Amino acid sequence: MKDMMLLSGNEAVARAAADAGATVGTGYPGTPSTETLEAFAREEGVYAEWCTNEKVALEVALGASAGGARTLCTMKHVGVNVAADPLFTAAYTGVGGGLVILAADDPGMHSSQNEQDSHWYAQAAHVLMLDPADSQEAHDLAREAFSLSERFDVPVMVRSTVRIAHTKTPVQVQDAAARPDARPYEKDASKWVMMPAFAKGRRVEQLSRVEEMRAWADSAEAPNRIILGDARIGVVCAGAAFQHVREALPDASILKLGVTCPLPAETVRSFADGVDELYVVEEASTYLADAVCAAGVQVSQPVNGLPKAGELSPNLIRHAFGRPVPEGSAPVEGLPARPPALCPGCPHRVVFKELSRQKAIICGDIGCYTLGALPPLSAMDACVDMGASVSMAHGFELALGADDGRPVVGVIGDSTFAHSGLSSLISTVYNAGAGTICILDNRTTAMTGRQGNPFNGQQIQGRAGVELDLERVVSAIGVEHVRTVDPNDVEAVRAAVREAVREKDRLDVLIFKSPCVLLERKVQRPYYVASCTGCGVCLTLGCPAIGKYPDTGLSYIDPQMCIGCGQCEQYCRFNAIVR
Ligand SMILES: Cc1ncc(C[n+]2csc(CCOP(=O)(O)OP(=O)(O)O)c2C)c(N)n1
Repeated sequence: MKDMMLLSGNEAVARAAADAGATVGTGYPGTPSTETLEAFAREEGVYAEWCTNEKVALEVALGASAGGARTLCTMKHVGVNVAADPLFTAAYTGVGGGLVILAADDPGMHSSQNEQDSHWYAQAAHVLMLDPADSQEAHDLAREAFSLSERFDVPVMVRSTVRIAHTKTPVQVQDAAARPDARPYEKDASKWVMMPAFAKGRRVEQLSRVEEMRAWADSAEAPNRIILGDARIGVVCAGAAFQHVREALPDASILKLGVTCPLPAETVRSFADGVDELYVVEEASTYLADAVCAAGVQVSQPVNGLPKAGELSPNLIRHAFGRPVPEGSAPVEGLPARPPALCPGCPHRVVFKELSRQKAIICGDIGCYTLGALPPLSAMDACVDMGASVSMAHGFELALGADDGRPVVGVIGDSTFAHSGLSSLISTVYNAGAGTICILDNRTTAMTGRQGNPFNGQQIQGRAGVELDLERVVSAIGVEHVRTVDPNDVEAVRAAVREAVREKDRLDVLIFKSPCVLLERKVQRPYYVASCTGCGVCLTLGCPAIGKYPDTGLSYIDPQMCIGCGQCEQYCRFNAIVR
């Protein structure tokens, strides 16, 4: 009996993995991939774990696969950068039990520091990539991916994008397959020990596997589809772009690819032969267009050109092809901007306020606290990738030298510190670096939805994990000046920051420890402004609960938003803020 379910692409991948008999799931959270492992963890009879980063997640997954288990590994596109090292060599070793990697891309950067196309990784690593265009396909392709992984002895990447990952569409789930027996592990150094002598052999095998995958990609078995329409316009597309093309160009002939790496070149060529002009529509990338050109097919450009960056939409495609764009579909102009902000009561706020008072050069990192970069806090000079706060701060120190008056500070969250900040800090200690590192330990991985991490010890399936002691970890790697401070206590934060930045020749680590307000949801009686002088200091905290009357310039506190944290009260020199 087949059930119909309404699933997001992420949930569909998880369900398919469990139904395909995957027993192990690993990952590191990141939008838009996060819910996949969370949904997998809720399946019966499976083991799932958050790892400290994507490299670790893929290595754990590869170990599980080598040991014979079908395994799912999830990450966002920038996570693939972190996992690239094992990925490239896993494409040599191949797999034991089927190994499927969900790579969720974020064209348009809804919640990412860049937009990348994971297709390039699949191509460079010589692994198979499947591209679902809705939840049903996410389910079907992910399920098939496990068999393909075993058939071609290669990790298979399933690539989704934010629209596929988060949109819920009906899915006909299949009966759970009888869970395949775990493949027996037998020692085979020529397959699993990638030293040059063995890797050379695997490289040759890898290249011949690519040819087999190429032949399969062009076969009738492959999940590619031709929708015949007007033969004057042929469009090659995949994933979310396919849905937009169908809506924007309902008359066009479409070659919808389900396998995008290796490119089904024969299929593309024969489709191209049947249409007058062939176009490639894809998001924020030229992967497909380049691959189609490399297959010897001439690609035409739509009359107005397609955007090179950002997410596509039906209207952008209509415009590109010179089709009328329906009236009233443009976004309304002139709406007030509502930039993201740290939550009312967020324990990160005071740290940024105090750092900006020190006129420090602040290397930020990726997490909720990246919002400290925005006005009115404006307390960040750089933010690049996870862990970079610590290593970039060291670099700033090297460039500025001891005579520069500006203190250099790195600011990093607890999850990000575990992800890659720790190895950066070890490097700074090793190289006798100085400066101040602030670890904002809000007891969770807040930005991506409050996942567990080594510093809160919470595991994804509720098992008892081991909670690492952050202060002891930092001390153990050789940092002599480590302190834990309550970030809600303005005086304590100010004193700690002042002392740390004053001591310019040494390395200080300040751990600001207080739970994310969304974890405990402790709402106390709100504050209100009793007798404002209009000095505006409370406004410099950037708390969404505090506003200013436009006519008088005096401050007010929105009682619906205030959670009674008391941070603003501590900054008000006129005792005007009271409970
Ligand atoms: C390589 C990489 N993996 C995952 C992400 C997604 N991501 C953004 S912030 C974040 C974690 C932030 O947690 P933490 O450092 O504890 O800060 P918080 O949000 O709790 O303040 C993650 C996983 C990313 N941006 N880059």
